[in-house]
Amino acid sequence: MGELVTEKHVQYILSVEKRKDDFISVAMEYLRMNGAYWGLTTLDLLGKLDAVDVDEVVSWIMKCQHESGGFGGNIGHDPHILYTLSAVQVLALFDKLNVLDIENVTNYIAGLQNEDGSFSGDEWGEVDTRFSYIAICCLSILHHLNKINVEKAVSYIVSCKNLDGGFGCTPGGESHAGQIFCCVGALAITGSLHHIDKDLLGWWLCERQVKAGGLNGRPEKLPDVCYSWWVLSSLIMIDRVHWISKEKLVKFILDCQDTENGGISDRPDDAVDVYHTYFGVAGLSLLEYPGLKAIDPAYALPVDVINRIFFGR
Ligand code: GRG
Ligand code: ZN
Repeated sequence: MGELVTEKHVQYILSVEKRKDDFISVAMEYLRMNGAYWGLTTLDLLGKLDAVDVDEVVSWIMKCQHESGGFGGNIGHDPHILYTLSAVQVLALFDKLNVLDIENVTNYIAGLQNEDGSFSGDEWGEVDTRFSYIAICCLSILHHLNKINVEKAVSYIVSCKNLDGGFGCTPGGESHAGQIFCCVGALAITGSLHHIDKDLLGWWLCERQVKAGGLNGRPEKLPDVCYSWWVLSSLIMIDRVHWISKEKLVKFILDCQDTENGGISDRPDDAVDVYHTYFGVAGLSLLEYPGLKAIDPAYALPVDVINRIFFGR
């Protein structure tokens, strides 16, 4: 089995960051804020965050903020809760949360909660358990969970639980590993994991491992490196990670590397991208692959960053 080509991945992330004026601005301009979170968190897990110019990143992030307190995916783009979490996460990585007007940001997030406890993603109102997770994660990082009705937020998430033990994006929505991560993560952060039948959900999640070792997101689907995050982090949060083969999953992720030019793809031999590079490295971190920083399965940030936020060390 090959090894993690750490140095190549660092070079790959840095080169994508440098090419932001062509490739990124055309193909993914609207989600540059998410891209920044994926790329920079990967660099941190690989121990190379010091290769980036902190002031440049922080000043760009602050240019993406609106008067409402929410952040856009790039300068001049509309604010959305998705980008607001990424902005807060990146500032947390750099220990720069102090540049934020915390009241402004937390009022924006709290303002997106609906009467039934659910959250909209922005002023246009689409509701999804992804946004419940984001609101809860973000407010927790900023120590302002008291600005929302946590009890109602939790009961809305519980109303999205299915008979198979999983969760969907709205009540009655099909179970999907991405949505399960969001719901389990939100319940973990709010100390509400007792609402989960761990054996039932653990069974559904461990069934996601296919013969090749990779994980899929739903029954009958192809394996994909990003589910090494969505599924694995959920299994860890409910203490059932020993129900899958860690060795086989490590091998699947390593097989998705471009060992020549760096980066990780969704499946072996596909083209690499920053998103799957992040989820591959984060998955290996959850699998305790040597040489990587540990990542927190609920907050999706390095454990040392979480310790700094909650324990001041
Ligand atoms: C901090 C890690 C982190 C996340 C923030 C945005 C978000 C919160 C969570 C997204 C959760 C989610 C719904 C992930 C799923 C993404 C995905 C691969 C969707 C594709 O689903 P399918 O089933 O595709 O259409 P496949 O390829 O599996 O058939
Ligand atoms: Zn994927």
